[in-house]
Amino acid sequence: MNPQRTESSPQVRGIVLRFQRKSALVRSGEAEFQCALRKGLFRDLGRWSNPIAVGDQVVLEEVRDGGGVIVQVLPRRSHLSRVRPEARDEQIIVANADLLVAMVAAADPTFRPRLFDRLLVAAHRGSMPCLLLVTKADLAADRAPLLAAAARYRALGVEFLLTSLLTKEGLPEVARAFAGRVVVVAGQSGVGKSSLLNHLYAGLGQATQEISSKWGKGCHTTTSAAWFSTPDGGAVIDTPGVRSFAIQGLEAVEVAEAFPEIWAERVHCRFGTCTHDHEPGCGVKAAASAGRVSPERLDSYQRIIHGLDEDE
Ligand SMILES: Nc1nc2c(ncn2[C@@H]2O[C@H](COP(=O)(O)OP(=O)(O)O)[C@@H](O)[C@H]2O)c(=O)[nH]1
Ligand SMILES: [Mg+2]
Ligand SMILES: [Zn+2]
Repeated sequence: MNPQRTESSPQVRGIVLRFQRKSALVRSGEAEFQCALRKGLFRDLGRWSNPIAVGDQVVLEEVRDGGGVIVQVLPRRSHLSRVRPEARDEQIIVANADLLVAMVAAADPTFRPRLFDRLLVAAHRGSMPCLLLVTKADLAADRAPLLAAAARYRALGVEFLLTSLLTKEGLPEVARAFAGRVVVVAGQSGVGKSSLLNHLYAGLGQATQEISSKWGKGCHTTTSAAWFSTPDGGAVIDTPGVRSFAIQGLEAVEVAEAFPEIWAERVHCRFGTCTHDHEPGCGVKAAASAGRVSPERLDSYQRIIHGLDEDE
């Protein structure tokens, strides 16, 4: 940095709460600034389609009257992104979050744990830990599938919780997982996201709901991510309009990397290029037959590499 410039225009650090096309809402201390972006930020984006995302730590200049200019984005420690195969780039949706919380209901809507596998891929790619959370455990007619899923993921070292707002099962553990951290919540509508956020932080469920309806359901841009500070010094980042972090268009090997048990078994495949799909002599499929890779996980992996939706 040019020291003279710094003297004439003191620099301020802040965090991006919202981002839309060419302007961002940035918080610094207790103040918020509506900021423009220095043009240079749009150059040399590398693999990214956008220069800034919610959660980014940025440097501001020309800070006055509630406005400023973002001149620098600091290195990210984690990210959630969406691959855009048609544009051959990747859209960054959230930066620097501490935890991705993936929510799937036990029932109403139907238990669909395959979403967990997709979100685990997104989290792995962005160096984010992931908490898998089953909501509405009280509605499960049969707990066996929930317990089987819990065992499957815990065996992989992934944190997995069964929760219910009715019976209070799992709620203290959820509160501990959120406390003081920057958490991204993801899940299909109706799984109980707003209810859970209201339980953790009074009014937060409504606040995210309002943003969600304001941006509209059809909104599929990065700009729909929104930051909500929590009183414990953490934050919840809601991503309405991002149904799941789309991971279509990834190479099979990039997907396999995010499945630790598949990645470990690939050394037994006859071909180094094996995608663990149709190839003869596949060590991963042999491991599935032997019970070392779960059939559900292998099925998820194959659906992802074929670009199928969860339900197809
Ligand atoms: N039985 C049961 N219902 C719940 C639970 N959590 C939320 N719900 C209900 O599920 C419905 C959808 O919840 P909501 O929080 O609006 O879901 P969102 O769309 O993910 O924000 C509401 O009728 C809630 O009362 C739970 O733990 N058990
Ligand atoms: Mg909601
Ligand atoms: Zn193979």
